[in-house]
Amino acid sequence: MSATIQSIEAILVDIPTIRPHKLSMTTMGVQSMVIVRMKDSDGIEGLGEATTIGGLAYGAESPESVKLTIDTYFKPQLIGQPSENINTLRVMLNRSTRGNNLAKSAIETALLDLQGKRLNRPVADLLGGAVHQHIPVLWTLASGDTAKDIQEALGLIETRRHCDFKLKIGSRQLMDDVRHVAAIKDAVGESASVRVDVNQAWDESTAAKGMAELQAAGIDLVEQPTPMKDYAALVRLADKFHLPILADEAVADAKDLYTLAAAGFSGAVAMKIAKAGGPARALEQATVAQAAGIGLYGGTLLEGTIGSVAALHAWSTLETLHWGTEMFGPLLMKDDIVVQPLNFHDNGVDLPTGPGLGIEIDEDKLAHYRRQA
Ligand code: MUC
Ligand code: MG
Repeated sequence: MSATIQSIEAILVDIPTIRPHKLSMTTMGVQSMVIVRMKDSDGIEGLGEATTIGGLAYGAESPESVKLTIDTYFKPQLIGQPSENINTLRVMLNRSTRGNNLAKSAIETALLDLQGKRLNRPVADLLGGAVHQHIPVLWTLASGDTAKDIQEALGLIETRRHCDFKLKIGSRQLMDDVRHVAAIKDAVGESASVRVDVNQAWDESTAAKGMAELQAAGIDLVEQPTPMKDYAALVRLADKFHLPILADEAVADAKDLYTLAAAGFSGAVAMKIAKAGGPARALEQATVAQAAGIGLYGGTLLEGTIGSVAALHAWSTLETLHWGTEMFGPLLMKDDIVVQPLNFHDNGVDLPTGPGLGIEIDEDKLAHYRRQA
C-alpha cells in the first residue's frame, strides 16, 4: 500500500533582516515566509517554503494569500492522495488552480522532500543527480548608502564569502544611481563582477541611457530594466548593447522564456522555483534557455533556508550556470529556523547531502518566529 498524505500545515514565519534591503519598489526590514509541513501515513515529513518580497510589492501573491490558497484550496485536494506520484498531483493542482505558483512551489518542494526521505536519496537525485556540490552565490548590496555598500562588499571579498555583487537600483534619479554603481565598481575592482537589478523601474529611453552609462562603468549584467510585459523593449535593448540583460520578472516559466526567445531576446534568464511553481518546473526553463542560447542564472525571491535549498538541488543538476546564483536569502535574515544552517564559503555554498532537502527544522526557533494568529 502506498503512503498517503495525512496532514498539511502552512505556517507564516517572520524573521527580521540584518539591515534594510532597499529595492526599487520597497524596502524590506523583515522577511515573511510560508513554511509547509506535509506528513504522510508512514509518519515521514516533507518541508516546503513559499516566500516573496515585500508583501504584494513584488508580485500578485503575498505570504498571507499563499497560506490561504494552501489551506483552503490545496489541502482538501491533497489529503488522502498517494504522495509518491508528484507529477499526478501537480497535474491535479494545475487543473484546479490557475497561477498561484508560489503556493505550488511550496507544495512541490514538500512532495520532493517527502519522496527523497522515503527513498533515502537527496532531492537532486530525484531531478537526475547533482553535477556540482558547491554552487557560486553572489551578494546583493542594497543598504541604499554607497559608503556602507562599499564597506560591506570589501569585507565579503576579504573573507571570500562573495566575489560577485548585485546592486539594487531604480528608485533614484538615473545619474544618482549611475554614480552609486560606478563608485562601488571602482572600489571593488576588476576581479569582482558587479551587476544591477532595476526591478522594472525604467522606461525604454531611460534604460537606453542607463545601459550606455553602466556599460561604460564596467558593469557586467543589467537585470529587468523595463516593465515585465514589455518584451519588445527587452529585445531592442538586448540588440543595442553588448552589456547583457538578465530577464527576471518577464519570465516566470518555460513558456514565457520561449516567447521571449522567439521574439529575438538574447542574454540570460533568472530561473526561480517560486515563479515557475517548483524546482522541477524551474528546470523546464533551463531546457528552453539552453536550446535558445540564453544564459542561466539561479534566482531567488529571498527565500530562507528551506526554499533556498530546494532551488540549490535544482541548480546543482545543471552543467553550466553562466551567471552563478543568488541563493543568499538565509544570510540576509537575522536568524534561521533550521538546525544546521547552510555552509557559505569560497564564494559559494555547499549542497546539503542528507535525504530529501537535507534539512531539519529547529522547533524552538520555529515556535519563536511563527506569526501569532
Ligand atoms: C529580484 O528581483 O531579483 C533577488 C535578490 C535580491 O536582492 O532581490 C531579489 C529579487
Ligand atoms: Mg530581479
